[in-house]
Amino acid sequence: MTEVSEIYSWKWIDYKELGSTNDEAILLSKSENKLIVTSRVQTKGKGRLGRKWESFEGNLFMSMLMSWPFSENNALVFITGLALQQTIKKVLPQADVKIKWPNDVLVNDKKISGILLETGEQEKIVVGIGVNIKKSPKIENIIYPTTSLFEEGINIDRVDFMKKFISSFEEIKSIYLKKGMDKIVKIWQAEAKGIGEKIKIKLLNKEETGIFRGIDNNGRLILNVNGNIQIYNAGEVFFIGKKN
Ligand code: BT5
Repeated sequence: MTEVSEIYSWKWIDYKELGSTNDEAILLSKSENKLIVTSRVQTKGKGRLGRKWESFEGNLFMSMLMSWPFSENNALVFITGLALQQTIKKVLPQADVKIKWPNDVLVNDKKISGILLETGEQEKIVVGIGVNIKKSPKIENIIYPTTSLFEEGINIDRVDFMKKFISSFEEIKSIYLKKGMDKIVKIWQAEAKGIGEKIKIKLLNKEETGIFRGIDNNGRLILNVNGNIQIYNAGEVFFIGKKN
């Protein structure tokens, strides 16, 4: 049965089964605002660029629908990524929990969550979040190893995790509203993997290797290629290792 309730001043609808929580939140964006959509089962989970998000029952699939200035979408991606990383770090204090640019969270170098931002109606934004709580996919076409909280040693319920996440999200969002993107960039960079190290960035028809210098105020990746600074707003990052 679909359950409707309230959580930290958000309206929350928990479905039994949906294709994609993002699609449902987009549909509801005509009439709703400040809404969280979750589903126990997700049959058509979406990643970025038409990729698939493997969705096992027991994992968290949630979409936050909110009013947010379109020009500040990037900030929202980084606020969400940070909030996820901090929540996972809280529940797995012994693990190495890092953000992989732009928005994946890695636990001990394995992907545990992903974020997909989409636009709804009337300038509303949908922030889709997938977290492997109980199980992660082990399939061949995955470009990065994966894990789940359970596989890393913590047995937590998706709703308990979600509550912790929302509280962390509200906290980081208020830092952004008070102090701006400069502050978010600083905190984000301290939690990101590979800064100051050699990385490869792959685009559809190009790849480049250089030293990862951090991100700018639009969240774009700064790469130093033999002394020349290059800026990327998309691409898949691979970590090569230390500078020397
Ligand atoms: C993402 O895309 O990481 C964004 C995922 C967002 C999923 C949430 S679930 C709730 C909401 N409703 C939706 O329909 N979507 C959102 P991307 O960076 O493109 O990564 C996708 C890639 O990650 C895939 O091509 C696989 O390689 C890998 N992958 C797929 N499922 C995974 C999983 N469960 N855990 C870890 N990696 C996965």
